Amino acid sequence: MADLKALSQAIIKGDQMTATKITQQAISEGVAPGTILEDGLIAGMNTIGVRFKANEVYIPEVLIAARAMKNAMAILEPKLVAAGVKPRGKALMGTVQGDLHDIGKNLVVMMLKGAGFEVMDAGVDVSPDAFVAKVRDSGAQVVGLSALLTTTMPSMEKTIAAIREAGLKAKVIIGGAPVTQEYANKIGADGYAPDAASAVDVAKSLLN
Ligand code: B1M
Repeated sequence: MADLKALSQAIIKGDQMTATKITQQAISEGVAPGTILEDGLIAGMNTIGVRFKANEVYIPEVLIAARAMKNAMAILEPKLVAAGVKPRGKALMGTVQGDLHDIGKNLVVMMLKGAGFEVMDAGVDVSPDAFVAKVRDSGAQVVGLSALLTTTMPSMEKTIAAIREAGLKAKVIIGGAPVTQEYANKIGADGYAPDAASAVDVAKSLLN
């Protein structure tokens, strides 16, 4: 019988082979795809998120866990779709105009996916208009803006203004090394997160 605790442990350790094997086994045994996702994959990524926030694990461990999750998801995704399992929410992530830093943004994407969100990655150097178009096309409920340069932080304000002016209801979360809660308040963001794991908590709370 497939052991979903062992599956979450495999994600935590970043053991791709075991994660893929147990996922496959659970599917063959008829375990509900949503249960495999929640009790195996998401449980593992949640633990990584908690440990990352507590500085018990670092970026390499998060990347390795995310890779194991991605491989297991490749097998599970068609089964989730077939079973009609809905994602926790839709999120759009991007680095704002003028800014090419994407390592932190990619971590946020991975963590959100790990938490069961459907995530569209808009990439880097994304203009306010491009954000608006992508929010509209994707129906994202949460938009994540990342900036690593003090000089590109004003792009966050412009993007939020453009989203609001377009009448879109999406909640906006901002983050990145120079960004603070005060700045988020000042520019009218709905949320601020200091790290990728906290971004998941903020996204979940904004959807509730
Ligand atoms: Co750049 N760079 N860089 N750089 N770079 C910094 C950011 C800098 C602090 C270095 C320094 O001077 N000490 C400095 C910014 C100074 C400032 O404005 N305060 C700087 C500069 C000046 C520049 C250039 C202007 C250099 C030049 O060309 N003269 C140039 C700008 C290019 C551009 O963007 N237009 C530039 C270029 C680059 C590279 C291309 C070489 C490369 C980027 C590669 C890439 O991303 N693919 C690069 C790198 C690697 C860095 C440093 C070394 C590392 C950044 C990083 O990836 N950190 C950085 C110095 C440093 O931080 N030590 C530096 C790891 C990453 C995981 O952390 O992105 O902060 P971070 O993400 C964190 C949190 O911030 C948060 O979660 C993550 C962790 O969980 N987070 C979010 C991030 N986004 C979030 C969104 C959220 C929530 C949380 O919600 C939506």
